[in-house]
Amino acid sequence: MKKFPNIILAIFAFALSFLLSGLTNAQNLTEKSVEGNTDNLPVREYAISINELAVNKAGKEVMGMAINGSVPGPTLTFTEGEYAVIYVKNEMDEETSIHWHGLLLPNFYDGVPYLTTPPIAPGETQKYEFPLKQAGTYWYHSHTMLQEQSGVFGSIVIHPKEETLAYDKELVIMLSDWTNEKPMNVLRFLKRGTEWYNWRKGTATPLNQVIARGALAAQLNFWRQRMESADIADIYYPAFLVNGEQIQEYPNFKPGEKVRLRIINGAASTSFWMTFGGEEPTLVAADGLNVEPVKRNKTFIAIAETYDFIVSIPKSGKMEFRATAQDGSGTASAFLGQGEVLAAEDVPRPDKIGMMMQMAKMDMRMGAPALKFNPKKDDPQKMMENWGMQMKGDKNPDNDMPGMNMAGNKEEVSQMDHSSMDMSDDKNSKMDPPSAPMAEMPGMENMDMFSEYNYNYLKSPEKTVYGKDVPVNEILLNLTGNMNRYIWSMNGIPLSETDKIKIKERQITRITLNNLTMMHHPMHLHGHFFRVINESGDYSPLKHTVNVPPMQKVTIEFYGNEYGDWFFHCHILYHMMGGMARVVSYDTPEDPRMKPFPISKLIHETNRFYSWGMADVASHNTTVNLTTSNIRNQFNLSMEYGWNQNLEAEFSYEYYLYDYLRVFGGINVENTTRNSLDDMKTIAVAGIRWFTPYMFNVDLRIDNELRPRIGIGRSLMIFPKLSIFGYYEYQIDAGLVNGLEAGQNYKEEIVWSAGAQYMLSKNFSLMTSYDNRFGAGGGLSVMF
Ligand SMILES: [Cu+2]
Repeated sequence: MKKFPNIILAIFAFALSFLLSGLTNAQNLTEKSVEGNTDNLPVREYAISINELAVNKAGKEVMGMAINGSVPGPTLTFTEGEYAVIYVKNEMDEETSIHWHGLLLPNFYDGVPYLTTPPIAPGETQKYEFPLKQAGTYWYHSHTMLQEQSGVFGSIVIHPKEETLAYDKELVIMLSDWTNEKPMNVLRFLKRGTEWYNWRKGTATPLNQVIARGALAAQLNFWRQRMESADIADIYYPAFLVNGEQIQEYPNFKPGEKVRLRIINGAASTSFWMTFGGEEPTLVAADGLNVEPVKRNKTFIAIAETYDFIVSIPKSGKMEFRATAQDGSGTASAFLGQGEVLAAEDVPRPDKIGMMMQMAKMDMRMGAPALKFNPKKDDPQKMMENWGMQMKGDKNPDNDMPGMNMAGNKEEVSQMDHSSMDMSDDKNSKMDPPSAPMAEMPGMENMDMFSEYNYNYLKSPEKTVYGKDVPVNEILLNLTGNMNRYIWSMNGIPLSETDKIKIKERQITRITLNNLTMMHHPMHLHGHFFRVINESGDYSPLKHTVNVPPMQKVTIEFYGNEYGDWFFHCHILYHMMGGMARVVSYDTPEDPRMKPFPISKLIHETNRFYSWGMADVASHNTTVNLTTSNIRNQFNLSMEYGWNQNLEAEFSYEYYLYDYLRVFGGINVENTTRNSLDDMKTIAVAGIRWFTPYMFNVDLRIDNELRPRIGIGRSLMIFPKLSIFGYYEYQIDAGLVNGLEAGQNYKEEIVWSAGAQYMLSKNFSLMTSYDNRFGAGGGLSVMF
């Protein structure tokens, strides 16, 4: 567009704005200023540098990544209408990037490496520049791998040209979570599967507690659907931070002063409940934009959201602002003022077993696969019907109540029906109109359970609804995941197996996010504000990040007024890295500056191989297991050696057809005579491995001597830190290849073992077992 003289652009812009005059203020906010002349804007310049730094945030000095020497980085303050010029220097020895979260800016400066913006190579400085078309509280963070978890994040404050809210002072409150482990190692442990994090933060639900609560039936229901429990968060954090510290004191605020708290959730995988001591605070903005002020204390802040509150410093005493991790595993506090503490309300730890019991009562199908047999066949509508809340369950005829949407009301739904009708002749429609999927929800019980997470308290001060004649493109995205393998996706398709979501300029893209997992997913769309359809109807709020609670639906919509490709992903970093991401594309030509930085690199990051292993050193035997795995492929090497001269080793390659079924082939080496290593036999094996309902691992195989074999195993946490395991294997030889001894019809071989394991730490356990080949014994088990 830069080729055209500005006058033509101006005429074009005028004509366009005339055509779109039915659109409202909300769209004006997100209106691209048609690359208006930015020469006359006042320039505000910042230079930041990212370097590795030893930091102590949770009782231990570890290497983190800091911006200008601190975690979090500095607040970048601007005034609306300025032209931001920001130099980012990479002083680390690995690539980095900065994304400006919630800012409406030219696609090239959005900061997603290999998608919109070149990565910043070690030693290099990248210049970002964009006009500031909005005011409010935002933030910035690295979009490279898990660097944000290590500390690469900071706040952005853009003051409006004219402030309409009354307050005396302001304070940025940046929330975060901190781990002393290397974030990639955390992800690797999630991939391998560990109960350690849950135990460490007190959110594990071992069988003894389940039984004591009378929740065995609910647990069986979960197991039948291949779910262990209703997890809220996956990772153990030794500390949660406010502006980089677990406790912050701000004694300089004077009694009676009104302070605007600009609260940002910069955590990598923790959402928080916010509570305030003292007078009831007033919520004035969400995700940067003003909302109808509302007095409100306990408020949920999902990852990557921002909320502004105006609080009054108490006449006497200091008020507490407290952030409580959603799973109750910790808190961080800031105190404003001086004197006696006016404590914030305690948020009770969620009752996971209670949740499980409640969920088991609902008519829903859990465990929607995170992978499909055929990812090319994307049928989200069918997936929604088959999984999750069962819409037309005949068990409960009340289930067909209309308008029971989590974040909608009847009026809104009927309005959607109308626009779904509009789109019936729209060839781009991806859903069968007029589906109004949000119209039907099951009984009331689930309303109670997740109603505290709805956004009905948010109302835009201005109408945000789009013109009735704007075409609508409906998209359904089921949020899917597999906790056991830690793979996350949409519609059962991870980022690495899908194409871009095509959207059109000057259309409304309406996305229904249907969460089929047991976790909350804070979904973030780059470069846009979207309406979150709620009870405010035409005044539904505009946001850049929306939390979708477990087994719930939320509908968002935005007007297409951009160009280029934008990232849309779950802001739980570990879910994004697990594949829960999409590229939303206007299908415009690629920026030539991006030629050397292909998107394949970004996609590859979500389909990396992770490796782990386990070794038992015991009095009767020693075993080693090594695994390397990406989304579809897995290599296993296992070796069991008994001191009584028995040995079995196996190497196999497996391919996941979908979450619960894989095919494999490999080589197995075993001694043929018990208690003697003189006669070793090598055979080729092939078969399937199946993760069954009730969570058994089944191995069905046949070897090159045509001997079939079945193996079945299961482990179970019965007390905190104590699990038991069992394995049974049966092989039959009908003599098809080698023949049998005279008088024999068949030969059978049975292997079985059972044992117990007690977790000592993240890496070490005590173990004891009996194996019919190696006998009984005990020792140490190491996970690495
Ligand atoms: Cu997620």
